[in-house]
Amino acid sequence: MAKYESKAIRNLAIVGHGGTGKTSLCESLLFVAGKTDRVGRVDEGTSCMDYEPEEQKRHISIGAATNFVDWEKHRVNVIDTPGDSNFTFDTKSCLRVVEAALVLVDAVGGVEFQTEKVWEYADEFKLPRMVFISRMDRERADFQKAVASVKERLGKKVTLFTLPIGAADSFSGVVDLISLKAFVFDESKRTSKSVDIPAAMTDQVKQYRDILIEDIAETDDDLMNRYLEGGELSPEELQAGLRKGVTGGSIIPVTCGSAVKNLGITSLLDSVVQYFPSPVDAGESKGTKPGTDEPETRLPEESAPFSALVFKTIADPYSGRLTLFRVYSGTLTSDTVVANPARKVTERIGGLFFLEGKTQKPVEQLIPGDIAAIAKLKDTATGDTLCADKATILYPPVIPPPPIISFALEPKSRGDEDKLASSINRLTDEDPTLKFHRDDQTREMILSGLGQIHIEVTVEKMKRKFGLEVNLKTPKVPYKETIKGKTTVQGRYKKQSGGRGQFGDTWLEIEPLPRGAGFEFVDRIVGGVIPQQYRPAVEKGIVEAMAEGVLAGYPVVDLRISLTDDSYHTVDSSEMAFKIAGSLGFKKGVLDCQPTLLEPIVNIMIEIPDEYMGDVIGDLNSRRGRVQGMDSIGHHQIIKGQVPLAEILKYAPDLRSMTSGRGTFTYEHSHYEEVPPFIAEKIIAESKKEEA
Ligand SMILES: Nc1nc2c(ncn2[C@@H]2O[C@H](COP(=O)(O)OP(=O)(O)OP(=O)(O)O)[C@@H](O)[C@H]2O)c(=O)[nH]1
Ligand SMILES: [Mg+2]
Repeated sequence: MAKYESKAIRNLAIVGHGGTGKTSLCESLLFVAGKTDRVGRVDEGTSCMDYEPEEQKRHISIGAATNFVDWEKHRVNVIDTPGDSNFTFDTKSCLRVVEAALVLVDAVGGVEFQTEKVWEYADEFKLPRMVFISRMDRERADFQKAVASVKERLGKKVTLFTLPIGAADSFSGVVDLISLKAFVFDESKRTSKSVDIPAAMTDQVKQYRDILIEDIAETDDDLMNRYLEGGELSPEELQAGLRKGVTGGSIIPVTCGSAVKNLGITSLLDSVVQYFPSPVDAGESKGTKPGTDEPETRLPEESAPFSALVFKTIADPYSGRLTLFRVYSGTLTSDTVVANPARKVTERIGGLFFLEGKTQKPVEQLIPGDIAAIAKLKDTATGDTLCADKATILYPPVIPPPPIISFALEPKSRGDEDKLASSINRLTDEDPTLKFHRDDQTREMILSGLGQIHIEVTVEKMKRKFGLEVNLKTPKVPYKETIKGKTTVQGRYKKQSGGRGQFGDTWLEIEPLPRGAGFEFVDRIVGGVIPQQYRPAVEKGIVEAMAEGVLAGYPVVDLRISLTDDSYHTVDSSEMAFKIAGSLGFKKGVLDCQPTLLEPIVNIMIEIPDEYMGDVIGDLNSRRGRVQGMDSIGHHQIIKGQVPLAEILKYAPDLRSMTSGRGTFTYEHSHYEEVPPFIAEKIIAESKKEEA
């Protein structure tokens, strides 16, 4: 039996812009709650939450990590999420499975673009949240300015729960506006101790305490009436009002502190257990009956059928897969079988674990609200629902965003191609935002993802986990060739060198077809001079020659070739001879048909804050892009248009730097178009050079 009940669980995702101190805050929580003996440091590579070597090398979080602390008879599960936009799918997947978000805003930088993104995700999941103004001890830390940026950029009313005592060098603790006590941290006893509120802060404390009480009163008509009539609200009423307001989302508390100084952490933990909802408060979980659109729900009760949602998968070279999930209903014990309705399979549950960073702590039984891990599931992936075999349900998963940048992978040692595919498959398994395929035309192995760091990290993991080293190259653009004119041409192959000769003779009519039509071969011979069996050979010869192109080695498309006449020789003709004749005729004829290059054009959708509009459109024009429409949502613009693929191979880092990271985009293949002559010349010259 678990030592706590579902109503004593708090699930918290720590989110925010990159580098705002999320991981450090987790380390501080673990220390203050007495779980660790020393505070892990991101910069020294001693953080238990940033445990992957790729994180330690860069001093940033790349994947989410989970841990838990016990605080005031509550189990607080904390998920540390990455702030970098390359890894937001992980962040969003974590927000999907918690009851509350702790949003970090840096005391110096205020709200940044990634803060806005995670805020939107929290809105999407209707999550209660708390803002923590972090790194208050840093030079130029300014609590009020940071709070002002929250009000301005996140457009929400927020309520201060604590006030900082001092700032930067002089930051020494917080005043809790609810209990009206000041707290400083006593490093030696590892407890925060209550001290007198500094006299200089009396007026300020009163002012913000009044605002707090007014915000609480607004949560309840009864309280409001009493408050307006000048009555005092009891501490219990305030508590109850706060809980209602925070849980319902009408009150967004703001606290502050410093992770490296362990300041403001106890107030934070207190607020989390007192005001954030438990899995029981969150009520029923909504899903559908597998295979239908019919709603299906589960109550967060131990007696309900088991259900859980997988929010992360970690590939391990030795122990296989580690699957992280959150239980919504029922109980789960090891050595049972559960269903995975999305994959139409059942999975055997071996050992169950709680994770403390990378450390696995075995657990016997899980209850609603628990966040845990299972090793070695066979078919289960991120986003899947696991549930009781006899009572299935599907929870809506977070859909991975489409990739926006691609690289060609080239193994450093020859012969590693097969190993490459299998290792990559293990990594795409762990990360659904990675896509891998072999391009039929260019024969390159293409890895696509959400940004340059994303791909680089993947390549590093491949080396570390599977011992495979690859070079990254910009992928080739899959150009094609076509014709604009028509002609009639003779394709003739004759070889007489003693013995049996070779003879094939054809007349071909070559003409262009509309874009996207592909290739048509028409047999227009009437009467039939030559045996039927040779005609497919002509087509085969043409198709093979088409694949190799005539201008720059790209496949020729959108044309019709009609076989109009031919002659043959009873002895010397063969399928081979007609194949060669067809190929020769094609190569000769196409050159008379104004051959030209085609390039892939993509539909692109770019979302940017208003102020970057001019720059982004100017840049898009310089990439030969065409703007087709614009929409504005709030302070954001959505630009829709078309642009050649060749011009956006590096768009992800370019847009990032153009918009200070605030712009995002997606694209998809649309169609092929003729390459402008001056660019075609360059591509043809390039290909000739390569061939030489
Ligand atoms: N002065 C000061 N520095 C801090 C504090 N918290 C974190 N830092 C520093 O800020 C930097 C970033 O801290 P992290 O904890 O890695 O930030 P993060 O939000 O987890 O970053 P990502 O995971 O990359 O998004 C590190 O150099 C930390 O040492 C703090 O309270 N005070
Ligand atoms: Mg981090």
